[in-house]
Amino acid sequence: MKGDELLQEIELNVVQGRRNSSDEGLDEDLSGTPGVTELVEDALNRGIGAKGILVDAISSGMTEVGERYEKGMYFLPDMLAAAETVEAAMEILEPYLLKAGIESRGKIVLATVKGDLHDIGKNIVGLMLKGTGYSVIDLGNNVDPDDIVSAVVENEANMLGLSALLTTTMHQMSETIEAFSGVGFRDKVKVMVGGAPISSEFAEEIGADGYGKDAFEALKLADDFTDI
Ligand code: B12
Repeated sequence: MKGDELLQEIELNVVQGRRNSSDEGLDEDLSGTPGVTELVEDALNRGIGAKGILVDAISSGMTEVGERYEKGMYFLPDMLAAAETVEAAMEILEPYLLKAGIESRGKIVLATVKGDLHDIGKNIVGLMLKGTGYSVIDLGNNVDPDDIVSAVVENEANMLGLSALLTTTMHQMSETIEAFSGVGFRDKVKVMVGGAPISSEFAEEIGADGYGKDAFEALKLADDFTDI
């Protein structure tokens, strides 16, 4: 297989959500053929650069997954399978990317707000951003506003992503934004919010900089915030 064919094969397997040769694939049974982790190792062994693999195969694969999701061809479990595949590939690529000194596209702190344990959506957002070259500092779930603000300041992050799934915890987003007033870092960080009960009206009301209905909108927001 030539180098560009190998990249196409990686892209296809991201779309199929196949980590390795024992995975079947979303559209058809491809088990027995190499999956993303094997193909990425193969590409690296042949001297294909980690950045090329990330941009020309993995990110483009995730873009295709996003298009399929928006068209209703893919559902949540499909998106999750593809996102997990990207995570496995990123584990292999990360040391190479760091060694190559690839500049991160931007740094985002992510957290599910205080009192809220729902983190599946936030994790998908994190994987998607990581897969497209952002540095992601994931604080987990049930995170106190002051801890979120400290992490943003200490890491000098240029973005903050807050997630809430409960109507009883969404007000914690506003508390978190208010917690910046004590430290004066608010003008250096763009805040995006998301989660099932959140809307763009709510985002505006609490003074957030953007609302994303899903992980793909989160990515679009991050690109806008970072001027990409
Ligand atoms: C799984 C689940 C749980 C799991 C969570 C496991 C986990 N690790 O996350 C468990 C079992 C722990 C749980 C517990 C509870 N849950 Co619950 N849970 C759900 C369920 C079924 C799915 C949520 C989910 O994961 N969706 C899938 C993800 C991918 O979607 P998502 O989170 O919306 O994320 C997407 C977007 O919103 C967006 N997004 C998300 N975050 C962010 C952040 C940014 C920055 C951006 C831009 C975008 C973005 O992108 C994501 C990917 O596309 C929902 C029902 C539902 N259909 O939503 C109820 C639901 C959210 N839970 C509910 C309730 C009531 C509870 C409990 C209170 C139940 C109880 N009585 O104990 C507890 C609360 C625990 C707590 N303190 O948080 C209610 C909330 C009702 C309300 N109005 O507030 C729901 C709606 C169920 C219902 N219909 O009653 N739950």
